[in-house]
Amino acid sequence: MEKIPHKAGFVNIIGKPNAGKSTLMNALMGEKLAITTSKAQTTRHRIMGIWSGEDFQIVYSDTPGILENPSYELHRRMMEFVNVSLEDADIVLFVTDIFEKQDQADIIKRLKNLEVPIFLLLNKVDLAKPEQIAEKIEEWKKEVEFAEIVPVSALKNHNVSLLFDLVMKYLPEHEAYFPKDEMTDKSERFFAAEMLREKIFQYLKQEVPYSCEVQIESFKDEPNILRIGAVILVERDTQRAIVLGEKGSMIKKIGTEARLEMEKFFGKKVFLQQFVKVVPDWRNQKRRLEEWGYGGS
Ligand SMILES: Nc1nc2c(ncn2[C@@H]2O[C@H](COP(=O)(O)OP(=O)(O)OP(=O)(O)O)[C@@H](O)[C@H]2O)c(=O)[nH]1
Ligand SMILES: [Mg+2]
Repeated sequence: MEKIPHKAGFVNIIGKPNAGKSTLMNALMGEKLAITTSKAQTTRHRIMGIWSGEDFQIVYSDTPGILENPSYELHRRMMEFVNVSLEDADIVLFVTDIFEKQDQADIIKRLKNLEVPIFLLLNKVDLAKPEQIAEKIEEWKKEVEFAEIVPVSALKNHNVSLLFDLVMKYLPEHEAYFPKDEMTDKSERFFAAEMLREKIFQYLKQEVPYSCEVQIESFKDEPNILRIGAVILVERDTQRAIVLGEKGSMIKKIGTEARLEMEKFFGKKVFLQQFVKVVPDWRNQKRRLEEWGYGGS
């Protein structure tokens, strides 16, 4: 019997902030790996979602939304994750919100320089009329040569299995890059921190979520309980007061919701301890950013 060649590749999801990249990766994985919120710049890292079968392995990467003018060193590090993802991709999934109004000239330029197949994924079509979809497709066709154009709704799971079939069609022949039972490149600590950051993004307003970072200081997996010690870092005392809330009400709410998410994700009871610490201007501190997983150079 002839052996079926093994296929594997990096399928990297890029686009502007808030386009729905993380929601799409979660839909493709059938698992909530990446946090999603209605605020822009939720994702700060490259997060891999690995989907393996007997004769294939798709390594999806969710990436931060592309910012035209990075204002902080943190932003520059986030954009570095995007740059690397554009370089090592076998297939690029370019996600754009069908209603996105912002100028995408910078992205178009970058897409034109790519030599790998690019899919245009027009997301949030659950909110659009069919004629709006057709119109957008025509607009985009004039700008870039796409291998495939797929209207999707990451949130409602519309056309997600079709997208998977199309990815399989373009996946190159290659051996697996990761052990077949691995689902991601990130640690349990990373996901715990992200779950807490998601609640911070959901409940806090204006600049506060952007000034927050979460680090997991301790993670003890005991037989019946997972004991997690998290530190929320903010830039100013006033922000610390906001995160804590009146008589500690805000941190309690955030913590309770994050703990419930963690219990679902880890399938275990979680005891979550939280501290809030002020680190002035952490978004521009190179050494600290490196320590916290925002790459080098
Ligand atoms: N109606 C609708 N909303 C969607 C869809 N996909 C994503 N959203 C919403 O759009 C918002 C942003 O989604 P994310 O997945 O966090 O977007 P992102 O591109 O990862 O954003 P950044 O990480 O900030 O770059 C969230 O409120 C999602 O619920 C969709 O198909 N339909
Ligand atoms: Mg995201």
